[in-house]
Amino acid sequence: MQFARTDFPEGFLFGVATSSYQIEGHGFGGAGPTHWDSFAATPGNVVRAEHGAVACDHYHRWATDLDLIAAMGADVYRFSTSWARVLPEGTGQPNAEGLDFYDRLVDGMLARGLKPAATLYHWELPQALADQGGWRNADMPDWFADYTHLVMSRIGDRVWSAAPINEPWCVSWLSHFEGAHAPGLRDIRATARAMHHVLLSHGRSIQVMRDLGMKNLGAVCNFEWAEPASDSPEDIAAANRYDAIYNRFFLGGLFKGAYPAEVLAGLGPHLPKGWEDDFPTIQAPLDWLGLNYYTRKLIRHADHAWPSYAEAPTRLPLTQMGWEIYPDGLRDFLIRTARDYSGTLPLFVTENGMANPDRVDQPDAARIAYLGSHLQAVQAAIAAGAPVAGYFVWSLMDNYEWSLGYEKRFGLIHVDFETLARTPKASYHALAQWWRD
Ligand code: IFM
Repeated sequence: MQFARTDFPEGFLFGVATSSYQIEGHGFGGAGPTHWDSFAATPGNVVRAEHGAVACDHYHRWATDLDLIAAMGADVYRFSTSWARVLPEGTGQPNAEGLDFYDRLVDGMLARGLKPAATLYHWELPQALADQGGWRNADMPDWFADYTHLVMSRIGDRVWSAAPINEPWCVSWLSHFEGAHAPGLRDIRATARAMHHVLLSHGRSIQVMRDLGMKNLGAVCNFEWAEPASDSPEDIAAANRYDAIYNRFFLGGLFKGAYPAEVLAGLGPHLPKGWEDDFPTIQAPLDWLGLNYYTRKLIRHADHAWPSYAEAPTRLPLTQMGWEIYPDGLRDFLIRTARDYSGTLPLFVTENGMANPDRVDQPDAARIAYLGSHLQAVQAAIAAGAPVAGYFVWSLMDNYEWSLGYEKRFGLIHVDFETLARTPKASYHALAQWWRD
Protein backbone atom coordinates (compact mmCIF):
# COMPACT_ATOMS: atom_id res chain seq x y z
CA MET A 1 0.00 0.00 0.00
CA GLN A 2 1.35 3.41 -0.95
CA PHE A 3 0.08 6.83 0.06
CA ALA A 4 1.10 10.39 -0.60
CA ARG A 5 -0.11 13.61 0.94
CA THR A 6 -1.84 14.41 -2.33
CA ASP A 7 -4.19 11.46 -1.71
CA PHE A 8 -5.75 13.56 1.09
CA PRO A 9 -7.41 16.98 1.05
CA GLU A 10 -5.14 20.00 1.07
CA GLY A 11 -4.09 20.93 4.59
CA PHE A 12 -4.82 17.45 5.98
CA LEU A 13 -2.53 16.93 8.97
CA PHE A 14 -0.56 13.85 9.92
CA GLY A 15 0.91 13.26 13.34
CA VAL A 16 1.94 10.92 16.10
CA ALA A 17 0.63 10.65 19.66
CA THR A 18 1.95 9.72 23.10
CA SER A 19 0.99 10.42 26.71
CA SER A 20 2.95 11.64 29.72
CA TYR A 21 2.83 8.67 32.13
CA GLN A 22 3.37 6.17 29.32
CA ILE A 23 6.68 7.67 28.19
CA GLU A 24 8.12 10.38 30.46
CA GLY A 25 9.44 8.49 33.46
CA HIS A 26 7.25 9.62 36.32
CA GLY A 27 10.04 9.13 38.86
CA PHE A 28 11.97 12.10 37.44
CA GLY A 29 11.59 15.83 37.95
CA GLY A 30 9.70 16.06 41.23
CA ALA A 31 6.34 14.65 40.08
CA GLY A 32 3.95 13.58 42.85
CA PRO A 33 2.49 10.08 43.29
CA THR A 34 -0.48 9.09 41.14
CA HIS A 35 -3.24 6.51 41.38
CA TRP A 36 -1.45 4.53 38.64
CA ASP A 37 1.55 4.06 40.95
CA SER A 38 -0.59 2.60 43.73
CA PHE A 39 -2.73 0.59 41.28
CA ALA A 40 0.42 -0.94 39.75
CA ALA A 41 1.89 -1.66 43.19
CA THR A 42 -1.14 -3.82 44.03
CA PRO A 43 -0.47 -7.41 42.88
CA GLY A 44 -2.70 -8.65 40.09
CA ASN A 45 -3.56 -5.25 38.61
CA VAL A 46 -0.71 -4.83 36.12
CA VAL A 47 1.33 -7.45 34.30
CA ARG A 48 4.49 -8.03 36.37
CA ALA A 49 3.40 -5.02 38.51
CA GLU A 50 5.15 -2.77 35.97
CA HIS A 51 4.83 1.00 36.43
CA GLY A 52 5.82 4.26 34.80
CA ALA A 53 8.74 5.38 37.00
CA VAL A 54 11.22 5.21 34.10
CA ALA A 55 9.04 4.29 31.10
CA CYS A 56 10.90 5.57 27.99
CA ASP A 57 12.80 8.26 29.94
CA HIS A 58 11.35 10.86 27.59
CA TYR A 59 11.83 13.32 30.46
CA HIS A 60 15.54 13.35 29.66
CA ARG A 61 15.46 12.22 26.02
CA TRP A 62 12.71 14.54 24.76
CA ALA A 63 14.99 16.42 22.34
CA THR A 64 16.04 13.31 20.41
CA ASP A 65 12.44 12.07 20.46
CA LEU A 66 11.26 15.33 18.92
CA ASP A 67 14.04 15.05 16.33
CA LEU A 68 12.67 11.64 15.35
CA ILE A 69 9.13 13.02 15.00
CA ALA A 70 10.31 15.91 12.85
CA ALA A 71 12.50 13.62 10.72
CA MET A 72 9.52 11.50 9.70
CA GLY A 73 7.70 14.53 8.31
CA ALA A 74 4.90 14.69 10.90
CA ASP A 75 2.92 17.91 11.15
CA VAL A 76 1.50 17.44 14.64
CA TYR A 77 2.77 15.94 17.88
CA ARG A 78 -0.06 15.02 20.25
CA PHE A 79 1.29 14.81 23.82
CA SER A 80 -0.15 15.16 27.29
CA THR A 81 0.78 17.08 30.40
CA SER A 82 0.88 15.28 33.72
CA TRP A 83 -1.25 16.78 36.49
CA ALA A 84 0.91 15.19 39.21
CA ARG A 85 4.09 16.50 37.58
CA VAL A 86 2.98 20.13 37.74
CA LEU A 87 0.88 19.83 40.93
CA PRO A 88 2.36 17.00 43.01
CA GLU A 89 -0.52 17.21 45.51
CA GLY A 90 -3.16 17.80 42.83
CA THR A 91 -3.88 21.29 44.12
CA GLY A 92 -1.83 23.96 45.84
CA GLN A 93 1.91 24.42 45.34
CA PRO A 94 3.09 23.92 41.72
CA ASN A 95 6.28 22.07 40.87
CA ALA A 96 8.36 24.59 38.91
CA GLU A 97 10.48 21.83 37.36
CA GLY A 98 7.35 20.23 35.91
CA LEU A 99 6.09 23.45 34.35
CA ASP A 100 9.57 24.17 32.98
CA PHE A 101 9.61 20.74 31.37
CA TYR A 102 6.43 21.37 29.36
CA ASP A 103 7.65 24.84 28.49
CA ARG A 104 10.84 23.39 26.99
CA LEU A 105 8.92 20.62 25.27
CA VAL A 106 6.52 23.00 23.53
CA ASP A 107 9.35 25.29 22.47
CA GLY A 108 11.21 22.22 21.23
CA MET A 109 8.25 21.27 19.03
CA LEU A 110 7.92 24.77 17.62
CA ALA A 111 11.65 24.92 16.91
CA ARG A 112 11.28 21.77 14.81
CA GLY A 113 8.20 22.98 12.94
CA LEU A 114 5.83 20.63 14.82
CA LYS A 115 2.35 21.71 15.92
CA PRO A 116 1.93 20.97 19.67
CA ALA A 117 -1.42 19.27 20.35
CA ALA A 118 -1.81 19.17 24.12
CA THR A 119 -4.07 16.94 26.22
CA LEU A 120 -4.38 17.91 29.87
CA TYR A 121 -5.35 14.56 31.35
CA HIS A 122 -4.21 11.18 30.12
CA TRP A 123 -4.96 9.22 33.27
CA GLU A 124 -2.29 9.75 35.96
CA LEU A 125 -4.51 11.33 38.61
CA PRO A 126 -2.55 12.79 41.54
CA GLN A 127 -2.83 10.36 44.45
CA ALA A 128 -3.90 13.15 46.82
CA LEU A 129 -7.06 13.64 44.72
CA ALA A 130 -7.62 9.90 44.32
CA ASP A 131 -7.53 9.72 48.12
CA GLN A 132 -10.51 12.08 48.14
CA GLY A 133 -12.52 9.94 45.74
CA GLY A 134 -10.97 11.12 42.47
CA TRP A 135 -13.50 11.32 39.65
CA ARG A 136 -16.31 10.41 42.07
CA ASN A 137 -15.80 13.65 43.95
CA ALA A 138 -18.03 16.57 42.91
CA ASP A 139 -15.05 18.91 43.46
CA MET A 140 -13.19 17.39 40.50
CA PRO A 141 -14.45 20.00 37.99
CA ASP A 142 -13.05 22.78 40.23
CA TRP A 143 -9.73 21.01 40.76
CA PHE A 144 -9.45 20.30 37.05
CA ALA A 145 -10.29 23.90 36.16
CA ASP A 146 -7.49 25.12 38.45
CA TYR A 147 -5.03 22.64 36.95
CA THR A 148 -6.06 23.73 33.44
CA HIS A 149 -5.47 27.34 34.36
CA LEU A 150 -2.01 26.62 35.76
CA VAL A 151 -0.78 24.66 32.74
CA MET A 152 -2.33 26.79 30.04
CA SER A 153 -1.20 30.05 31.64
CA ARG A 154 2.27 28.69 30.93
CA ILE A 155 2.00 26.97 27.52
CA GLY A 156 -1.46 27.96 26.21
CA ASP A 157 -0.03 30.80 24.16
CA ARG A 158 2.05 28.37 22.07
CA VAL A 159 0.12 25.11 21.74
CA TRP A 160 -1.59 24.55 18.40
CA SER A 161 -4.57 22.75 19.95
CA ALA A 162 -5.71 21.59 23.35
CA ALA A 163 -8.13 19.00 24.69
CA PRO A 164 -9.02 18.47 28.34
CA ILE A 165 -9.37 14.70 28.81
CA ASN A 166 -8.23 11.71 26.82
CA GLU A 167 -10.88 9.00 26.39
CA PRO A 168 -13.65 9.72 28.93
CA TRP A 169 -14.89 6.11 28.63
CA CYS A 170 -11.55 4.75 29.91
CA VAL A 171 -11.35 7.32 32.70
CA SER A 172 -14.82 6.43 33.91
CA TRP A 173 -16.31 3.10 32.77
CA LEU A 174 -13.15 1.05 32.27
CA SER A 175 -11.70 2.27 35.57
CA HIS A 176 -14.81 2.37 37.80
CA PHE A 177 -17.13 -0.32 36.37
CA GLU A 178 -14.75 -2.86 34.87
CA GLY A 179 -11.92 -2.16 37.33
CA ALA A 180 -9.32 -2.69 34.60
CA HIS A 181 -7.56 0.66 35.05
CA ALA A 182 -6.75 2.77 38.11
CA PRO A 183 -8.45 3.18 40.54
CA GLY A 184 -9.65 -0.36 39.82
CA LEU A 185 -13.19 -0.01 41.12
CA ARG A 186 -16.16 -2.17 40.20
CA ASP A 187 -18.99 -0.02 41.42
CA ILE A 188 -22.01 1.25 39.51
CA ARG A 189 -22.46 4.37 41.62
CA ALA A 190 -18.81 5.37 41.30
CA THR A 191 -19.12 4.80 37.55
CA ALA A 192 -22.15 7.05 37.13
CA ARG A 193 -20.48 9.83 39.07
CA ALA A 194 -17.19 9.48 37.23
CA MET A 195 -18.88 9.48 33.80
CA HIS A 196 -20.72 12.70 34.59
CA HIS A 197 -17.87 14.45 36.41
CA VAL A 198 -15.48 13.69 33.56
CA LEU A 199 -17.77 15.47 31.12
CA LEU A 200 -18.42 18.35 33.50
CA SER A 201 -14.67 18.74 34.11
CA HIS A 202 -14.16 18.75 30.35
CA GLY A 203 -16.64 21.62 29.98
CA ARG A 204 -15.11 23.65 32.81
CA SER A 205 -11.65 23.18 31.34
CA ILE A 206 -12.80 24.39 27.91
CA GLN A 207 -14.29 27.49 29.55
CA VAL A 208 -11.01 28.21 31.39
CA MET A 209 -9.03 27.91 28.16
CA ARG A 210 -11.46 30.16 26.26
CA ASP A 211 -11.15 32.74 29.02
CA LEU A 212 -7.39 32.59 28.57
CA GLY A 213 -7.98 33.46 24.90
CA MET A 214 -7.00 30.05 23.56
CA LYS A 215 -8.25 28.73 20.23
CA ASN A 216 -8.54 25.33 18.56
CA LEU A 217 -10.03 23.49 21.55
CA GLY A 218 -11.48 20.01 21.25
CA ALA A 219 -12.52 16.77 22.91
CA VAL A 220 -10.93 13.34 22.43
CA CYS A 221 -13.19 10.30 22.78
CA ASN A 222 -12.42 6.65 22.16
CA PHE A 223 -14.96 4.63 20.24
CA GLU A 224 -15.44 0.95 19.66
CA TRP A 225 -17.71 -0.25 16.90
CA ALA A 226 -20.31 -2.68 18.34
CA GLU A 227 -22.23 -5.25 16.33
CA PRO A 228 -24.69 -7.87 17.54
CA ALA A 229 -23.29 -11.39 17.54
CA SER A 230 -26.53 -12.67 15.95
CA ASP A 231 -29.84 -11.40 14.54
CA SER A 232 -31.69 -12.17 17.77
CA PRO A 233 -33.55 -9.17 19.28
CA GLU A 234 -31.71 -9.79 22.59
CA ASP A 235 -28.28 -9.59 20.96
CA ILE A 236 -29.29 -6.52 18.96
CA ALA A 237 -30.48 -4.78 22.15
CA ALA A 238 -27.26 -5.80 23.95
CA ALA A 239 -25.10 -4.32 21.15
CA ASN A 240 -27.15 -1.11 21.35
CA ARG A 241 -26.53 -0.87 25.09
CA TYR A 242 -22.80 -1.41 24.54
CA ASP A 243 -22.78 1.31 21.88
CA ALA A 244 -24.74 3.66 24.15
CA ILE A 245 -22.37 3.22 27.09
CA TYR A 246 -19.14 3.24 25.12
CA ASN A 247 -19.87 5.75 22.39
CA ARG A 248 -23.20 7.60 22.52
CA PHE A 249 -23.09 8.63 26.20
CA PHE A 250 -20.14 10.97 25.65
CA LEU A 251 -21.25 12.21 22.23
CA GLY A 252 -24.75 12.75 23.61
CA GLY A 253 -23.45 14.82 26.52
CA LEU A 254 -21.11 16.89 24.34
CA PHE A 255 -23.38 17.50 21.34
CA LYS A 256 -27.01 16.92 22.36
CA GLY A 257 -27.04 17.86 26.05
CA ALA A 258 -28.63 14.49 26.87
CA TYR A 259 -27.62 10.99 27.85
CA PRO A 260 -28.99 7.93 25.99
CA ALA A 261 -32.00 6.22 27.58
CA GLU A 262 -30.18 2.86 27.51
CA VAL A 263 -27.52 4.27 29.84
CA LEU A 264 -29.92 6.10 32.13
CA ALA A 265 -31.76 2.79 32.61
CA GLY A 266 -28.75 1.57 34.59
CA LEU A 267 -26.86 4.64 35.77
CA GLY A 268 -29.78 7.09 36.20
CA PRO A 269 -30.35 6.41 39.93
CA HIS A 270 -26.65 6.85 40.65
CA LEU A 271 -25.94 10.11 38.85
CA PRO A 272 -25.09 13.08 41.08
CA LYS A 273 -27.95 15.33 42.13
CA GLY A 274 -28.73 18.09 39.61
CA TRP A 275 -26.85 16.41 36.74
CA GLU A 276 -29.48 17.56 34.23
CA ASP A 277 -28.49 21.19 34.89
CA ASP A 278 -24.85 20.69 33.93
CA PHE A 279 -25.28 20.33 30.16
CA PRO A 280 -24.74 24.01 29.32
CA THR A 281 -21.22 23.64 30.78
CA ILE A 282 -20.60 20.22 29.26
CA GLN A 283 -21.65 21.59 25.87
CA ALA A 284 -19.10 24.43 25.87
CA PRO A 285 -18.55 25.00 22.12
CA LEU A 286 -15.71 23.03 20.52
CA ASP A 287 -13.51 23.70 17.49
CA TRP A 288 -12.89 20.04 16.66
CA LEU A 289 -13.58 16.51 17.82
CA GLY A 290 -10.94 13.79 18.12
CA LEU A 291 -11.78 10.10 17.65
CA ASN A 292 -9.51 7.36 18.95
CA TYR A 293 -10.29 4.14 17.12
CA TYR A 294 -8.80 0.66 17.29
CA THR A 295 -11.35 -2.13 16.94
CA ARG A 296 -14.84 -3.61 16.82
CA LYS A 297 -16.58 -5.90 19.32
CA LEU A 298 -19.27 -8.49 18.65
CA ILE A 299 -21.75 -8.32 21.50
CA ARG A 300 -24.30 -10.82 22.78
CA HIS A 301 -26.98 -10.74 25.45
CA ALA A 302 -25.90 -12.12 28.85
CA ASP A 303 -28.23 -13.18 31.62
CA HIS A 304 -26.85 -11.02 34.38
CA ALA A 305 -27.59 -7.62 35.85
CA TRP A 306 -27.56 -4.47 33.71
CA PRO A 307 -25.93 -3.88 31.26
CA SER A 308 -26.56 -7.58 30.49
CA TYR A 309 -24.09 -7.98 27.67
CA ALA A 310 -20.93 -9.94 26.97
CA GLU A 311 -18.34 -10.03 24.23
CA ALA A 312 -18.80 -12.80 21.68
CA PRO A 313 -15.90 -14.54 19.91
CA THR A 314 -14.22 -12.41 17.27
CA ARG A 315 -14.18 -13.34 13.57
CA LEU A 316 -11.28 -11.39 12.09
CA PRO A 317 -7.48 -11.32 12.49
CA LEU A 318 -6.35 -9.90 15.84
CA THR A 319 -3.59 -7.57 17.01
CA GLN A 320 -1.28 -8.34 19.95
CA MET A 321 -3.99 -6.84 22.18
CA GLY A 322 -6.43 -9.48 20.94
CA TRP A 323 -8.37 -6.73 19.17
CA GLU A 324 -10.07 -7.42 15.83
CA ILE A 325 -8.64 -5.53 12.87
CA TYR A 326 -11.73 -3.81 11.48
CA PRO A 327 -10.96 -0.63 9.51
CA ASP A 328 -14.58 -0.24 8.35
CA GLY A 329 -15.45 0.73 11.91
CA LEU A 330 -13.26 3.83 11.60
CA ARG A 331 -14.96 4.82 8.36
CA ASP A 332 -18.40 4.26 9.84
CA PHE A 333 -17.65 6.16 13.06
CA LEU A 334 -16.38 9.17 11.16
CA ILE A 335 -19.48 9.21 8.99
CA ARG A 336 -21.93 8.54 11.85
CA THR A 337 -20.34 11.06 14.21
CA ALA A 338 -20.54 13.88 11.68
CA ARG A 339 -24.05 12.91 10.59
CA ASP A 340 -25.60 12.42 14.04
CA TYR A 341 -23.57 14.68 16.33
CA SER A 342 -20.82 17.02 15.20
CA GLY A 343 -22.02 18.21 11.75
CA THR A 344 -19.37 20.27 9.99
CA LEU A 345 -16.97 20.41 12.97
CA PRO A 346 -13.51 19.18 11.85
CA LEU A 347 -12.84 15.60 12.93
CA PHE A 348 -9.38 14.27 13.74
CA VAL A 349 -8.40 10.66 14.16
CA THR A 350 -6.41 11.44 17.30
CA GLU A 351 -5.29 7.82 17.83
CA ASN A 352 -5.10 4.75 15.64
CA GLY A 353 -2.52 1.99 15.57
CA MET A 354 -1.79 -1.57 16.61
CA ALA A 355 0.22 -3.51 19.15
CA ASN A 356 2.45 -6.12 17.59
CA PRO A 357 5.10 -8.44 19.11
CA ASP A 358 7.81 -6.54 17.26
CA ARG A 359 11.47 -7.47 17.30
CA VAL A 360 14.06 -4.91 16.50
CA ASP A 361 15.50 -7.06 13.70
CA GLN A 362 12.21 -7.74 11.88
CA PRO A 363 10.12 -5.35 9.77
CA ASP A 364 6.67 -4.67 11.29
CA ALA A 365 4.79 -5.40 8.07
CA ALA A 366 1.58 -6.08 10.00
CA ARG A 367 1.57 -2.51 11.35
CA ILE A 368 2.17 -1.04 7.89
CA ALA A 369 -0.83 -3.00 6.62
CA TYR A 370 -2.96 -1.94 9.61
CA LEU A 371 -2.14 1.74 9.16
CA GLY A 372 -2.66 1.52 5.40
CA SER A 373 -6.09 -0.07 5.72
CA HIS A 374 -7.18 2.52 8.28
CA LEU A 375 -5.92 5.37 6.11
CA GLN A 376 -8.06 3.94 3.33
CA ALA A 377 -11.01 3.98 5.74
CA VAL A 378 -10.32 7.66 6.41
CA GLN A 379 -10.29 8.31 2.66
CA ALA A 380 -13.62 6.50 2.31
CA ALA A 381 -15.13 8.62 5.10
CA ILE A 382 -13.89 11.81 3.45
CA ALA A 383 -15.34 10.67 0.12
CA ALA A 384 -18.68 10.15 1.89
CA GLY A 385 -18.57 13.75 3.15
CA ALA A 386 -17.11 13.42 6.68
CA PRO A 387 -15.00 16.52 7.48
CA VAL A 388 -11.85 14.66 8.53
CA ALA A 389 -8.93 17.04 8.94
CA GLY A 390 -6.12 14.87 10.29
CA TYR A 391 -4.84 11.45 11.35
CA PHE A 392 -2.43 10.76 14.23
CA VAL A 393 -0.80 7.40 14.87
CA TRP A 394 -0.71 5.76 18.29
CA SER A 395 2.08 5.66 19.09
CA LEU A 396 5.38 7.36 18.40
CA MET A 397 7.28 4.67 20.33
CA ASP A 398 6.74 1.52 22.36
CA ASN A 399 5.62 2.51 25.84
CA TYR A 400 3.79 1.60 29.04
CA GLU A 401 0.52 -0.01 27.98
CA TRP A 402 -1.16 0.48 31.37
CA SER A 403 -2.34 -2.75 33.00
CA LEU A 404 -0.59 -4.72 30.26
CA GLY A 405 2.81 -3.28 31.14
CA TYR A 406 5.60 -2.93 28.57
CA GLU A 407 4.90 -6.06 26.57
CA LYS A 408 2.38 -4.66 24.08
CA ARG A 409 4.32 -2.72 21.50
CA PHE A 410 2.37 0.07 19.77
CA GLY A 411 5.35 2.11 18.60
CA LEU A 412 6.56 3.26 15.21
CA ILE A 413 9.88 3.29 17.05
CA HIS A 414 11.14 0.25 18.92
CA VAL A 415 12.26 0.89 22.50
CA ASP A 416 14.62 -1.49 24.24
CA PHE A 417 13.39 -1.20 27.82
CA GLU A 418 16.77 -2.30 29.21
CA THR A 419 18.94 0.25 27.42
CA LEU A 420 16.13 2.65 26.36
CA ALA A 421 17.64 2.69 22.86
CA ARG A 422 15.23 3.87 20.16
CA THR A 423 15.21 2.13 16.77
CA PRO A 424 12.77 3.30 14.09
CA LYS A 425 10.73 0.37 12.72
CA ALA A 426 9.79 -0.27 9.08
CA SER A 427 6.41 1.40 9.77
CA TYR A 428 8.22 4.60 10.80
CA HIS A 429 10.11 4.60 7.51
CA ALA A 430 6.97 3.81 5.49
CA LEU A 431 5.05 6.68 7.05
CA ALA A 432 8.04 8.98 6.61
CA GLN A 433 7.97 8.18 2.92
CA TRP A 434 4.20 8.71 2.65
CA TRP A 435 4.30 11.96 4.63
CA ARG A 436 7.28 13.47 2.87
CA ASP A 437 6.01 12.71 -0.65
O1 IFM B 1 -2.12 3.18 25.13
C1 IFM B 1 -3.45 3.58 24.99
C2 IFM B 1 -3.58 5.07 25.18
O2 IFM B 1 -3.11 5.48 26.42
C3 IFM B 1 -5.01 5.50 25.06
N1 IFM B 1 -5.64 4.96 23.88
C4 IFM B 1 -5.46 3.57 23.58
C5 IFM B 1 -3.99 3.21 23.63
C6 IFM B 1 -3.81 1.71 23.31
O3 IFM B 1 -4.48 0.93 24.24
